[in-house]
Amino acid sequence: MSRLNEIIKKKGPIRKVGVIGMGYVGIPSAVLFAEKFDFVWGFQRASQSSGYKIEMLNNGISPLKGEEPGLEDLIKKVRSLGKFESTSDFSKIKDVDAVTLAIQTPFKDKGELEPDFGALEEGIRQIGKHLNEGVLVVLESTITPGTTKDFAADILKEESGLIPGEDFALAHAPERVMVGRLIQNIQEHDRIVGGINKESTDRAVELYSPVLTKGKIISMDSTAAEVTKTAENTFRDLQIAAMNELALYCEAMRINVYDVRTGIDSLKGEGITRAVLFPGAGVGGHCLTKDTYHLERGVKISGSKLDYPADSESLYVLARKINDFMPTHMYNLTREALTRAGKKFKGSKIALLGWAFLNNSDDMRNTPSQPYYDMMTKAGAQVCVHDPYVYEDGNLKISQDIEECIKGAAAIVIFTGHKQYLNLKASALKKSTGCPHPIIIDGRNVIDPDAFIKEGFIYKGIGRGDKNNHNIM
Ligand code: SAJ
Repeated sequence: MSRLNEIIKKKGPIRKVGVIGMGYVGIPSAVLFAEKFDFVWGFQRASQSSGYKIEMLNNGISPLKGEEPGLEDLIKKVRSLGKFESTSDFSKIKDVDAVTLAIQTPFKDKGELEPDFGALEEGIRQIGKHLNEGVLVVLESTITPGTTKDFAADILKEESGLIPGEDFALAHAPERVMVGRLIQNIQEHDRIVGGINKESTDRAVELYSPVLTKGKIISMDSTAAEVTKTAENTFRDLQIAAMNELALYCEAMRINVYDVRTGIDSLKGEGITRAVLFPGAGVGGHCLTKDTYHLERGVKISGSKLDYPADSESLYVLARKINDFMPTHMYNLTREALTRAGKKFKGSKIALLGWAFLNNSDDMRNTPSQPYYDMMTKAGAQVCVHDPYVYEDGNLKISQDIEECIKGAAAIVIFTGHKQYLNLKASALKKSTGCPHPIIIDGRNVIDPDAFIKEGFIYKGIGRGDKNNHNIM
């Protein structure tokens, strides 16, 4: 029996758990562990921006925005049972049998593939400072492949003097939660669990199995787990890019990309799959915009030579470039339409509908509306931003009064598929603009082109090569 197995056998089953990072991953994780194990410490830095969460959690209140079914009840339940407590005292880590870490890993500079691991490193150091023999350490953040077995293992060894995989267990179990269904996702999604060695994987399986309801454990090594997480988002980004490229082709060939999409999607049957997603005004969020670069960096720092077509860039990075081009395409469509209307950017008011990156949400991280806004204002246009869910972004004022935004607008540009934009009425909008031939640019396929063309609009839509050069009525 290995040294680690002997230590773990002597320690017995996992009873006390620590979760570092009381965010939208850590909080549901901690309270679900608290339901199944004896006690959970929820660690949170007493920082200016997030320290307030400690008191809220200990008062049984969720500090997360938006609806999270079941979460607050569960916080109250485990608090009343004395099975959960949030603290900024990281020395309590010495009391636990397992500790997980869910801290954001943004990129400083995507161009240089340079992630900002500052907060993550601080969390890992805190664990190392208070790490005992036989403890299981699990990283849940989305990280560059190789981080667990190298970066994290080195820091933990440096801080604790203990040997990863021999004196303590170390694994990666990537989070797959989506806002609005955090508890359900943790319980029902299959859980990827990857240890730096078999003993570590086995101990991590013991930690995660009890919180799964429908979900199954899928175990592998830690680097495979890191690649799984980054690749599952890279593949989604790639599928979106495939549709965005097809939309651009259809515009050039003057056909309707949605006819083609329906056609492709009709091919079904045994073993036949076509993941046809949707073209659009761009890809935002904090998952798809960065995970490709984590994957790329992983293979870059892996140390082994990659066999790949000479002078060819990564398909995945090209997909990112295509998706990041879409706001520029929206700018080009706007310019074409303004020219047809005999107008220039300078002196034109543009109503930009949708600032959130996701339909019917207030999440605006990496929104594609931002680069479009920057290009338009730089070209001299006056842009009024409307969003029913977002009230401000830094010093950018965002209107909730669509009338006010559309009043006197030369162009109405739809960036987000919010439900409020699904039944815009052509006649009412035209009246509000006061223009004989107002422009409408549909970035999310939410309006009927013919209804607007009939009213005298100049219409442009992503992928609508069949309509984009229509006669002006
Ligand atoms: N988008 C398109 N076309 C599509 C789908 C999305 O242009 O067909 C755009 C959206 O407008 C948005 C961006 O892509 O700007 C991202 O949309 P998303 O639906 O992927 O939402 P995210 O960024 O919240 O992705 C999360 C991810 N979940 C986790 O990381 C745990 C992703 O893996 C999920 O697939 C996705 O949610 C989901 O399916 O809801």
